[in-house]
Amino acid sequence: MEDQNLQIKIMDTIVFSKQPKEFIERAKAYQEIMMMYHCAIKEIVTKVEILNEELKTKFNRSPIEIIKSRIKDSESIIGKLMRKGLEVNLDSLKELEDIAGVRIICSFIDDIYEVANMIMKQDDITVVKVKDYIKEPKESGYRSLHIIVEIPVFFSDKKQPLKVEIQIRTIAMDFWASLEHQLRYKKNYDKENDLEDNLRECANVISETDRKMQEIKRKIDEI
Ligand code: 0O2
Repeated sequence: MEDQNLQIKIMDTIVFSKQPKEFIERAKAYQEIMMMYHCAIKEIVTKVEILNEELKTKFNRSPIEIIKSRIKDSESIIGKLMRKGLEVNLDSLKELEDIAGVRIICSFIDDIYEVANMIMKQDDITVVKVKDYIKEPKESGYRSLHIIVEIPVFFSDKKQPLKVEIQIRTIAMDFWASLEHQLRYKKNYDKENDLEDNLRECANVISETDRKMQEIKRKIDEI
């Protein structure tokens, strides 16, 4: 039912607008906002790539395994606005902090904090929020370090500050989150079965393995 309402709202808001001129203007404004977030992602990804290049050259090590990025799609944006009880309009978009998302995958837990600090201390970056779901995992078992940053992006006629959510986690945490994410979006999932418990158990095993791997790495580095 909730899904049906969401679909109707999307149709009503975006597709079947009764004022086509107004609709085209709003669609263009939406496109422009998404273009700006896309540019903000580019800025952050470039920063992270530069850090990785430098660390590779200077110290012969590469703390970052993979960098991924995404712009939240319109359906997820509308769903999130509704979940937060916000109006579905362009003005509400500024209330969302994760329209632009960058995910950094590291091998080791220490690398997560090292990379996070290197990003946060750059002087054109403003740290808006840090959510450490590694120290305090979510009820689901989800672990990851989230940093919401604001970065100025220079366009032809303005300097626009934009928020980007940076998620930093280990390969194992990412592997877990991808599978758990699939379950979260299964609409006909029967809560009675024990998939959530099994996932929570896997999250604990993964966390312990990450911790042990980190210990071994430290010992190897001391040799
Ligand atoms: P999607 O589909 O990944 O984009 P807030 O803005 O702080 O009021 P929010 O944004 O829910 O609330 O913050 P939170 O909890 O830090 O979650 C942000 C994102 O982290 C989520 O975005 C997910 O990508 C990820 N995440 C958080 N909790 C979980 C979890 O239990 N499992 C998995 N797999 N991912 C999680 P979205 O918009 O919820 O989803």
